[in-house]
Amino acid sequence: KDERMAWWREAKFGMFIHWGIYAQFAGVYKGHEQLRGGAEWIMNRSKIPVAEYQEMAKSFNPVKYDPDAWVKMAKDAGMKYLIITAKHHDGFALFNSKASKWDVTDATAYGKDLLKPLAAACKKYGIKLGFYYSQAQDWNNPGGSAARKVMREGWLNPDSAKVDAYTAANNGHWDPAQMTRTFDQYIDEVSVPQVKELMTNYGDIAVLWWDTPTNMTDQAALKLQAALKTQPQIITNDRLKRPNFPGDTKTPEQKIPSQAELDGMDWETCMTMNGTWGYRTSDHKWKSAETLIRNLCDIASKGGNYLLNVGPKPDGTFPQESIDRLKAIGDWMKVN
Ligand code: FUL
Repeated sequence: KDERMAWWREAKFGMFIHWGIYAQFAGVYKGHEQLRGGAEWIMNRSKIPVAEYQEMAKSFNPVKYDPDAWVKMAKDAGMKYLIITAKHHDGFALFNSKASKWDVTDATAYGKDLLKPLAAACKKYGIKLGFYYSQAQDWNNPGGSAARKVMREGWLNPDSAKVDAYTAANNGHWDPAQMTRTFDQYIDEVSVPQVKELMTNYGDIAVLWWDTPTNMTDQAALKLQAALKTQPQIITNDRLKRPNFPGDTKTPEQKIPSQAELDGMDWETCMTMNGTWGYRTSDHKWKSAETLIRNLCDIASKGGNYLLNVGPKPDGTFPQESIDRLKAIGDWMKVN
């Protein structure tokens, strides 16, 4: 394990990227601002029907996507690795998947694998590539789980009481289309095959970043773990299934642990530069570059890694505020 963790323990700083169809909504549904949570949660928070959400994908066309520029920005900021949402809770695959038509190649105007050229750029700049993969929650592929969030936390529509009753009776789901397969079928037919695709089609994968083990079983966790076997050097986090699958790294979210909270486990604080993971037009709560640099120093001095998020726009570019902050951190790195 020590050998496997060596690069990671040196790395200190990485880039998290949350990108998907939610960027198209940017925190707004039918003119209504999403009330709570990150903008990547809009489908669940606002209970957007599956067909409607998938309709939005048709116009997803990030013609300004320039993965070389993305990775160069990470490199220039002093980052050593990059983790991108290969599939977030909305189930949308940013890659060409044979296991589901809800992927960039089949469901969007763009029609090309987004991860292939990103993997090439990472290789070019010597940046390690990792994938975030939402193994359990999936609001579009039938059978995937859905954390139960009440409608009053999303867009308050006239039917919210009815919607809340429906989700309560249906394990968090809000659309019958989400329930045409079982969770086990989803794991066997989508989750496991997609992880295998990610482990075979993109070269060396440094990290698999699992998330939200809603409804996970030990059996499903074992299958997903087995799907990683072609990448024996891979590092995994602690979100596959609790408590039996601790993984290699702890994942404090939006917070930096105090010295007293550290227990010898490897850890990585993931954090947003503003308040959302996915792109949101109305979020202007940007942390200053100075705050971000202080966070990095604090984390590094305590032996952790800082995974700092960017939520790209639907056109494929980073928000200017993120670009500015990455640049400022890079400038600071050069003189320190
Ligand atoms: C959370 C997710 O639900 C958020 O959307 C985000 O991906 C964060 C890093 O992890 O648990």
